[in-house]
Amino acid sequence: RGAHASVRHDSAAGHVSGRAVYLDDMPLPTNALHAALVLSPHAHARIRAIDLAAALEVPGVVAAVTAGDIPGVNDIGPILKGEPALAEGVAEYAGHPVAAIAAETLEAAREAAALVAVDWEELPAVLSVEEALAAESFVAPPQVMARGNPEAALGLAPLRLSGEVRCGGQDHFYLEGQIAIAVPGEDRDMQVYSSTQHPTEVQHGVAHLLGLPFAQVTVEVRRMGGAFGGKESQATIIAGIAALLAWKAGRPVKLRLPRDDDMLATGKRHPFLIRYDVGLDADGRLLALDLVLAGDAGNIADLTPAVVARALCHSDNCYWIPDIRVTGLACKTNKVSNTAFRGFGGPQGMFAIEAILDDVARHLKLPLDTVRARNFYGVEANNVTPYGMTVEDNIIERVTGELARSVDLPGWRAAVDAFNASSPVVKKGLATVPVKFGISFNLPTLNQAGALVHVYTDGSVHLNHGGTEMGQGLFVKVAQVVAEAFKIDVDRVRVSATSTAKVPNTSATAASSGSDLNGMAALAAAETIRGRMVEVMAERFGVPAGEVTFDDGRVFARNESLSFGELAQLCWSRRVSLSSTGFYRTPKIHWDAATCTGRPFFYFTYGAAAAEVAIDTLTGELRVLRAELLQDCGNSLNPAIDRGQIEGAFVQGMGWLTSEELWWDDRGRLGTHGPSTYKIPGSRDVPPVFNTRLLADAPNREATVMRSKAVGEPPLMLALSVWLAIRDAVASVGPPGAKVELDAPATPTRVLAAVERVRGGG
Ligand code: MTE
Ligand code: LUZ
Ligand code: MOS
Repeated sequence: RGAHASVRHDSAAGHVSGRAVYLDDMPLPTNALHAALVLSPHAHARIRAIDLAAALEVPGVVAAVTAGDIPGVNDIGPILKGEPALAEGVAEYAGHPVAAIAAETLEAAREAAALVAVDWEELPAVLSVEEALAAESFVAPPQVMARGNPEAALGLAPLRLSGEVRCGGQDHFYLEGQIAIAVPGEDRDMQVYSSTQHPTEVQHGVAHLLGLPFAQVTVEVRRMGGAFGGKESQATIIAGIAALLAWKAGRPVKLRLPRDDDMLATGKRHPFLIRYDVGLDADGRLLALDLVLAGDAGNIADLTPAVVARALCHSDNCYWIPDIRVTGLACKTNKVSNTAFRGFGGPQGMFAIEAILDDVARHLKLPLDTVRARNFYGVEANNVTPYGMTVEDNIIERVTGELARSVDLPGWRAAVDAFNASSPVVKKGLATVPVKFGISFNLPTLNQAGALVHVYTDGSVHLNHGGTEMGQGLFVKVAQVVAEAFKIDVDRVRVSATSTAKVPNTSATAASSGSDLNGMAALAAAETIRGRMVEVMAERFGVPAGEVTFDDGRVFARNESLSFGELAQLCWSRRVSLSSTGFYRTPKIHWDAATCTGRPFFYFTYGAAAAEVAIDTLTGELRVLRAELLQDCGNSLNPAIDRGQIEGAFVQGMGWLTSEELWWDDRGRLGTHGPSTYKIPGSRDVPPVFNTRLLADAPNREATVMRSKAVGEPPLMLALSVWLAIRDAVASVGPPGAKVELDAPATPTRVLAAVERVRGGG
């Protein structure tokens, strides 16, 4: 039961029985305090003064902090510096933390937080991407990815279309909200338990705020109750404020945000405004594209420049576009700073090109799949992306072909058309989508990982690596890799909590690369130890090292054998180290941010989906009736875990594109800050017919860990099939060729309006 087996998640029993320990379950030291945040009610306002007197009088209140209390630097910026943990001088969005309280009880902390009196001077606020564009208000310079001469090619193209479309943001809605516990130690040391994807960044953030060397801050995380990108950079703010209060009070502090505060104070997926001008021939071949992707960054940069870069690098999806310019804009608004979310800009970039192709196909009265096939990247020619990377592992036609055959796409289409011919009110729609997703952090430096492996003298193995567990099954996958290296059962491998004290200088567990990076680092560590064990075995039985083999928990040397544990014991008695670190850096990748060119990705993953929906043309309500997914996982490390990732990502993508609507009032205050108004998909939204398959016999052609491929984010984009199927259903009420105008999320309101526009003649 090593690599490639469907081993169950190491915490499966703990998850379902409630015994898996999350931060909020941890017993606290008896002197621990509870914390609450004070949030700005204004989208943009100067802080004239903060009066803490009333708050400090609440019985049980021990400490209060504002930006002025910070002993170090008020900065947790992950990419660009100068990003405060607590608003300083000015609050830049409704929900911006301006102060925090620690008290003996949570009730006292929250009561006191409500009594903090801030003297505000309201300032004009930028509340939309359009306003930001008009004001040229950006958090980072524009990024331009270009090839050829798009102007000239557009001018020469036989046909030209232009348009505008939008996709919305998305709250992460992890079940476990943001939380941290900070425990002060000797000599100003600080131990932090944080629900974070990025322990090293929390370590740095806390050290900056407290003015400490990194070595005095230790960050630990055993697991998160979901993260989805929302705890990549923004967990640092929560942990930083907890540490600040702990430092000020000299006592342990737990800061757990209530759901409403979590949704108000922390960032989401970036909404995008998309404008395009496309040139084509009469067969629907793309000749030229001028595309603008304007993302709503919110008040600070956070990860936005990297998100926009990934949007650019996925605006081609699977298609060859000879002359192209894509301009990525990071609009600064007085909204909460948006951040990583599963796909990291990729979904928005692909949304743009799929919307364009759908418009093209309708305009030409051609099936969308026909138009796509005419534009797919080639294998010998037409195989270079606009950022200059050759698509070497192209299996687009294999994946789309296998899906189409396995679901009898023509028969399915005929059934949908027949249904629509006899159903005047409820209309069905059917659409597919191909997905190509680049694997590696698009900042090459981040593609590194470390691990630490100990073999004990009973043959049990202690594994630690820089990756974090958020439910995605990283720990069991890496344990499988180590078990495979030693040819022992995975139950012999114990994975311990991620800690900056065990593996230093790590990257976030993100970009779907957790198992690629940490799996390789752990493998390197295990191989080092195995090499030493081989030598001891060879010497003990007088055989050449090449004749020592590991299998099924035993080690063999010609006719002799020892159990793995007996050999470990022998190594110890001969004073041979049974502990090693391991390190990995992804080869081949490079990126020039100034020109948006390079090979940012080690490889691509591919997938395809088909979805059928039904809409009620009188109300706009919709159901997803059937979804068929095919995903490339290379030689999957764990097919059961991967299947869960694919299904979960698809349903999360459905939520983004259909029901999850973020709504702000005209003063920039978020109205949808709880589950009663913000609708994530529920169990009844899962398609009643829902089939997921992993592409068979598809080892990664690059030398990844056991030839597997990353899986965490790519299948989210398969949900674009649902959005396109809704557009297909809407189109069925209008004349052929009518334009469908439908933004995302395709809520009933938007679907109904789209139906009425199409009925009115497009
Ligand atoms: N799966 C679960 N259950 N919970 C999560 O928070 N995050 C997703 C994905 N799958 C997530 C998840 C995101 S955004 C990423 S980048 C990857 O997991 C990160 O883990 P990996 O690199 O180990 O795949
Ligand atoms: N790039 C990327 C990043 O592709 N994915 C990420 O999650 C990320 N995070 C930080 C910086 N770059
Ligand atoms: Mo995932 S958005 O890269 O954390």
